[in-house]
Amino acid sequence: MRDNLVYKILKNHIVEGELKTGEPIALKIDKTLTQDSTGTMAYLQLEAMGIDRVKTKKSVAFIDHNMLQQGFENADDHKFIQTVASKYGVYFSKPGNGICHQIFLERFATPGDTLIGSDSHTPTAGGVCMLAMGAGGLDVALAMGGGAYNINTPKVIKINLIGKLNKMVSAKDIILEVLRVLTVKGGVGKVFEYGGEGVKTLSVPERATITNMGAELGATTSIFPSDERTLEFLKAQQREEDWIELKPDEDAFYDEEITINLSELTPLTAKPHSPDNVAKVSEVDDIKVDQVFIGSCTNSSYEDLMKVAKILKGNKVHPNVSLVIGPGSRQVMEMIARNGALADIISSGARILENSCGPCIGMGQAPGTNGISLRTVNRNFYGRSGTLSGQIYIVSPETAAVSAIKGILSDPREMEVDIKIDMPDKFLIDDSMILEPATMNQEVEVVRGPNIKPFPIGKELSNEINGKVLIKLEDNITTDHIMPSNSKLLPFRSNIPYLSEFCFNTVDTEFPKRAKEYGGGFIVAGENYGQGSSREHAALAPLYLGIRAVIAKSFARIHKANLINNGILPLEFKTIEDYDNIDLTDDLKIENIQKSLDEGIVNIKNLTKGYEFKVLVELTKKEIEVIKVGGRLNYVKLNI
Ligand code: MIC
Ligand code: SF4
Repeated sequence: MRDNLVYKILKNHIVEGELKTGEPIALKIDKTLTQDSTGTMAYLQLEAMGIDRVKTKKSVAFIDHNMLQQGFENADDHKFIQTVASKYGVYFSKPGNGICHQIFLERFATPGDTLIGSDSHTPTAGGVCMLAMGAGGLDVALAMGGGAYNINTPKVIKINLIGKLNKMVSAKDIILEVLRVLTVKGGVGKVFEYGGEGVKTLSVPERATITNMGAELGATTSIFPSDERTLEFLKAQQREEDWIELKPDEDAFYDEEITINLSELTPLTAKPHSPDNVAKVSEVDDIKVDQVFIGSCTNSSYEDLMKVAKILKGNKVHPNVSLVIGPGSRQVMEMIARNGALADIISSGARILENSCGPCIGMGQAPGTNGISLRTVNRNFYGRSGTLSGQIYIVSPETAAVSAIKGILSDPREMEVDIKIDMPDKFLIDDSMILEPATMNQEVEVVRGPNIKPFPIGKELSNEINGKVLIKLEDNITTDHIMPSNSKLLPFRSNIPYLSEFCFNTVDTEFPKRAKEYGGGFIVAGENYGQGSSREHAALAPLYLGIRAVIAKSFARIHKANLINNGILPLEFKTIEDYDNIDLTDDLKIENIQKSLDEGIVNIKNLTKGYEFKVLVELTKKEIEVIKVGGRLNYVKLNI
């Protein structure tokens, strides 16, 4: 069988297992990235592993999420990451240098290599043909230590692009179309490989917008071939030597193929509160807009902001709109400052933010009560903006800029302006905000502020679990529901006891109290439980509150791995009736767990209602071992 692009990279990196759809494999990881909000935990875990120095080709620590510094916590965490990174051989991108995925694409991404990052949008680097996956902090720490990364062999889906985008239609509209067709759970267990004639019409930053938001499909990752457009980008980043040509064999095998005709696409939007709630902008009623945010790792490249500047030039932001713009990196910011585009943006009345995640993760710019906010971000989950009644619409930079001028959600094709941007021959290169780590035998003192608290470690699995159902949830619960993030909570990412007080806060403020009162218990959920972020905190906070098992209709990939890594049992309902029959505070009992796990099926007694039901154990042998010893850290220690 002829190889697709994904299999070519997998074959070069597989160290354990067999490439057969669904079968577990372990991959050698070439590079890693962390960001600050998951990074503190990842480096605490790296320290706990007791290695001297990272063993990857390159590992980079970024500071981009938690930038407000309302108190000492952020600044302390930054110092911790800077010093611990230096000590262990990790490059450090200083706060202000930009968003991890944008900088990684610009300065570090290399075709054909593997990357894992403690952030779900790590697949952005698939835009230059890396096999790049989001992972929990512990998996990233293990990869830094030279360990392999475990996934199930994915199905490979070809997205065949034909035609060419029309004026004012954007890469964002392509991925929104994919989300419309496949939904937020349509990518679980799959890698999306883009191919076809339309690929060469897309630049690397456009490709990166698409692979970035492939995370919203629940996919393992997304990837583009490495071709002359990749070379053009790497050359302009003065990294020509990193280029290799990489494409699928002719007549390569794919599990499925989906064709998208770029010429037929029109501007799209994802309406509140899900990235797959997609509609044509032209078919949505005229909605009055309160706020527009252009930025985030999805749409903050030089190309994106140049297009926005061309639209804004000579225009003013509508009196009722607050337009905020956050460039993706210092490279982008400095280039638009030097060529005058920033002046056009400022002159329109836009507010300029620093190069960071900002409003995307609720770090400021929360909309007002019932506020309508158009954003170029990738996620519009309920409550994520920081305002529960906020209505977030995901749009392209073109739609965002035109709507900011008009004051209503507008189809950008209504505006006559030439926004064609050529890729610069040379980007502005200045890596002075990327600090090299200390040399091998240099002494580095790791600085640890008082906000850094020890993290909970799972305990050996007992043979019987008793407990109450502490919460019953619907389908598509996100990690933003489980462990919300906003400007008040992000500073406490290294303080699980504090964070756990806010576990499930957006859906049920009583959950932490109930969990404590009953001494822990079970979470019951619907399909795709834990979609979204890679934050391990969505497993650690429940672990701290005594959760022993989550019973769901199905799980999102990264969150399931995080539960396993922390010793929480993920169990899957066999029938919808079994889910329907359970109620909040029902008493459940599982006996003989050790044996049942090996057999792949677990019997649960509902003591309150007096019946029994069976749930599935969709775990590999190794994952069962990990759970039995109370999580991966224990497993690694026992197996060294
Ligand atoms: C996100 O976009 O949800 C985040 C914030 O970047 C997360 C990481 C985190 O929760 O810290 C992610 O995507 O993994
Ligand atoms: Fe940052 Fe938002 Fe991207 Fe997450 S999705 S990395 S919060 S910009």
